[in-house]
Amino acid sequence: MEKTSKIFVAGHRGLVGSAIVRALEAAGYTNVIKKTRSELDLLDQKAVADFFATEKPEYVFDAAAKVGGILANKEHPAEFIHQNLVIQNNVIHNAYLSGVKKLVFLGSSCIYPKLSPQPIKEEYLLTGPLEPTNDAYAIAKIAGIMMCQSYNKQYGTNFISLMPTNLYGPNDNFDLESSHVLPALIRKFHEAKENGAPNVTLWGTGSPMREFLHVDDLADAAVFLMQKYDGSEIVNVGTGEDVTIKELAGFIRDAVGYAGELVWDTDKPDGTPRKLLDVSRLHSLGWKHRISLETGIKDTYEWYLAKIRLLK
Ligand code: GFB
Repeated sequence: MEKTSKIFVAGHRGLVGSAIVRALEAAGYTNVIKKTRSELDLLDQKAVADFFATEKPEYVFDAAAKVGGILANKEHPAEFIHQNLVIQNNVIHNAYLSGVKKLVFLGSSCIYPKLSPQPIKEEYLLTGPLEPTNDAYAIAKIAGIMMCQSYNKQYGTNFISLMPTNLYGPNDNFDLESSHVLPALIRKFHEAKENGAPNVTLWGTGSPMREFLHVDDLADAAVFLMQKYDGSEIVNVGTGEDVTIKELAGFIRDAVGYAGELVWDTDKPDGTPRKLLDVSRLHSLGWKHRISLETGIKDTYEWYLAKIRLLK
């Protein structure tokens, strides 16, 4: 991938897509194509076919997806499976038809069985039942992996699949119903501090464990693997370290400076007990994360404060 190569970042406004654009532009790539949803609806098969036929991008980062936290996935499985299948089918198939040199497909750590041995190796895929709260999304992402592998086999394409762990950072979704835990806790503790609330209600028991990778690290890994990795086997992208939700809540409460109590709403789902990724394949390819959870939480809170100040 040259600095002047034509690179399409699908989903460039989202958490992952915006980080990939930042990483590419910081690295001096000058020909990055971005299309808003109104300019190019990735759910519209004809529009996507016309776009690829006309623009003929050389490289594609497919960071477009319908994403959300545990409650969004649990309550909207039809939207998650439908929209993710349609978007990835349109992007992957037209990348093949238009002769894209290489495509990066982004999956998720939730593709692995609910009770995988930990840490989770890539070969544990499809060795057991999925976590029910997000099995629709997981099946869509597994289909995307299979599509990339099948096109590589039959058509000789070079479509690689990365499986990121839980991501967070600038441009994350802070809506309390549909977001992931880290941004939700930043917003909950901030608002409780501002309003002098005596306690903050969190979901589940706090005992599940999660691994968190800053999205700028994910973007750096995606650009690195676009340049260095040409295999069809999936690659886990994570830090290899995890914390309990209770520990995470403590880190965020301290970063925000909230002094109240935590209340756990056990009517809300815990989800999978643990999904720590084995990142030895990624490390053997020569990449390691740089941003620590403590630094990442601080930076994300500062980004969030700047954003809400702008909205006032
Ligand atoms: O981040 P999260 O929504 O998704 O939840 P998953 C992680 C854990 O944090 C769960 C707990 O055990 C939640 O119950 N939690 C505690 C909270 N308080 C909150 C809160 O206020 N908001 C949220 N959202 N969680 C997702 C999958 O699973 O992981 C997606 O559903 C995707 O498909 C994503 O794969 C990476 O980590 O459980």
